[in-house]
Amino acid sequence: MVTKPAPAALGRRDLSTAPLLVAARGGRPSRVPVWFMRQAGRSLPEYRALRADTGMLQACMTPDLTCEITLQPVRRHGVDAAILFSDIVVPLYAAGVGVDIVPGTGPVVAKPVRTAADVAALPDLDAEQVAPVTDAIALLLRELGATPLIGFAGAPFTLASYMIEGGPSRNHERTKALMRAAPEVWHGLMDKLVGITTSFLQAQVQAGVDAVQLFDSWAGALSVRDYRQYVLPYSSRVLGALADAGVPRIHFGVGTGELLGSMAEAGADVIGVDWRIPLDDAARRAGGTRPVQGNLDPAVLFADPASLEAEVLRILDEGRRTPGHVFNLGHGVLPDTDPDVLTRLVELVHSQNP
Ligand code: 1CP
Repeated sequence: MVTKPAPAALGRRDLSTAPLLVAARGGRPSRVPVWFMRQAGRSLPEYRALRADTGMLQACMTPDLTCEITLQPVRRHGVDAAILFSDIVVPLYAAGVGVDIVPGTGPVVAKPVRTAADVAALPDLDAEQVAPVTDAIALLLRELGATPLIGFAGAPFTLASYMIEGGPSRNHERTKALMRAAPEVWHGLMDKLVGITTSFLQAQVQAGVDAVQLFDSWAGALSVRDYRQYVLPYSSRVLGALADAGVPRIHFGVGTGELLGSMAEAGADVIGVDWRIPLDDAARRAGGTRPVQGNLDPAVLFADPASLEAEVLRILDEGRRTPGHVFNLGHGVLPDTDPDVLTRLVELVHSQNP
């Protein structure tokens, strides 16, 4: 069993009143915590400057660069959490799977996984293979003061889609075909990915992250029946392996309105929600006991200030009718977002009663 080391062991401060962690545990925070998925990245000129000569995966495997990029949005926006700068394919890359992140495209897998032999050839992940990531976490813990650090991983389904399709996919057609045509290959691949994802998250917890998020970004492409049969058992195993880790577990996907009850069954502490349904409705669908995270449409950041404020106040209102609310976008910050709009959004959320 892997548990988060005691603060003293990490030479660290007590985060027991950090708004993110209080809200994630269903308590009453001093203010509504707010952070943004993809808060580090192309919306920030200081990020573009740092990344100019460095590939994405190289940046993820260079601890001082990872640390600096992770800190940029915390300094600039005053968000209530840092999220480790990394990517869902980093553990695959670290384990030796042929994968790259191609600018303008996303993750591309050199040899897509389609057969039982392909699955058998996949490596496991040893914690020392992600030493650059855990070293970056160690650097961050010294810099972050009272701001919690969120670690993350891709969930087995979303990783499987990249591995089977060979890259980003709109319809996930090869993935959905393989589940049915070759269930033993599917289940073998998902089993492998449970191991890699769990090892990656456990390494981050052991290095001292304060919360974890499991990104099943593309799960919303599935019917609820398929989700329950082909995906839920595996996400449950990942989250179950972290049940006693001592850190809140957030579980997020896009377009998951019909899946929220099943996703909640997978066992996370907080359910991330996109913008398609109201937060209070989402919390009910997720069983009515768990805090929720979300759910401003990232495109609304391009609207006029009055429209943006109205949306934020509506979401905060709906959030007050849930067991707990962590303010976030419904998906990642879009690259062309004006970073000053994000800074003002943080101020607005913090100015409102929790
Ligand atoms: O600040 C943060 O939030 C940390 C940054 C982060 C995170 C959480 C990155 C950096 N990647 C991720 C996770 C990730 N990667 C997800 C889950 C979150 C989500 O749904 O957005 C997914 C699906 C990926 C896959 C991925 N990596 C894509 C999407 C491609 C597709 O299928 O449409 C892309 C474009 C990447 C590359 C990537 N990851 C991160 C950045 C900043 C970039 C762009 C790389 C570059 O600048 O060249």
